[in-house]
Amino acid sequence: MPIHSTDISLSLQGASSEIAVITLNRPAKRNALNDGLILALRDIFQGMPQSVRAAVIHGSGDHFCAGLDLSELQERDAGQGVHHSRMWHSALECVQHGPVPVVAALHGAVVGGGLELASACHIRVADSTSFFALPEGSRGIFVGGGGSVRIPRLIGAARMADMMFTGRVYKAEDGERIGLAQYLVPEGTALDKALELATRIAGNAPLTNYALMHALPRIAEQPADQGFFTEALMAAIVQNAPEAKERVRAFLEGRANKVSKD
Ligand code: 1HE
Repeated sequence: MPIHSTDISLSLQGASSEIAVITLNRPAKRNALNDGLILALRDIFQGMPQSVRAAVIHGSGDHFCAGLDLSELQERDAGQGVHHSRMWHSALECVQHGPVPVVAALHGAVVGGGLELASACHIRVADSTSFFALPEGSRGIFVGGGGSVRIPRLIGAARMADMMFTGRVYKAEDGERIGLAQYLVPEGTALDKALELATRIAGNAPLTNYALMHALPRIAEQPADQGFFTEALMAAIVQNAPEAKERVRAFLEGRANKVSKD
């Protein structure tokens, strides 16, 4: 596999190497994403070891990610611009619809393409230092990493347009309130929380995780009539797996955890 960048790394954690920890490791440039880094991110997800059941992505240094590496924003003609954006799309598609659920551990700047990357993940955990912005609006450019598709699905088109029109910056608490993150945690604890969540996710039946990654977003986009039908098909497939039958039996025989509010 070609190695496109040493500015990103993969390490495996857990008793069975079931958690992949992916680190953006370019702190001097605030983890700005150049082409090599984006291609290396794609390579990591395409070559994910079989043992992995869930992934965490985080940034080294004081920020999660400063977005597109603006020093690489050369004069591109329209055709090259389309291909560049499509390259980002294919890499972030590997994150969203790749082999395993992905938890983003956020701190500091989560801006521009950094927010596009975070929005391709399935769960976002923001620590109290996080801030969210789309400075593309003031740089004279537009999102190109799937942001106009994914971010409105999190916060609505009106809020995204406001972020780009006015340069509005959402601090962590407000970001969590409007849906940019599902979890808000104290400073310095996002990675620990993300690892805790990834460990729980890794303990699910693989087909349940598959349905959540691949069926749920499609059902959510379907007209209700088609959604109900797709849901019925997916439910039947998932509950037919031997692992599902064993998990239900374990509950009925008192061998499984109850739901608890504590
Ligand atoms: C960069 C980048 C970058 C920092 N590309 N080099 N994204 C932006 O418009 C955000 C631009 N960055 C910032 O607003 C700030 O850097 C931060 C708020 C993220 C962090 O501030 P700070 O004070 O911690 O760092 P800094 O001093 O601004 O930056 C440190 C170095 O990183 C500095 O380089 P140096 O050689 O002078 O040390 C910066 O130039 C460099 N740096 N951010 C290149 N983004 C698929 S389309 C997506 C479109 C976008 O993402 S557009 C939004 C781009």
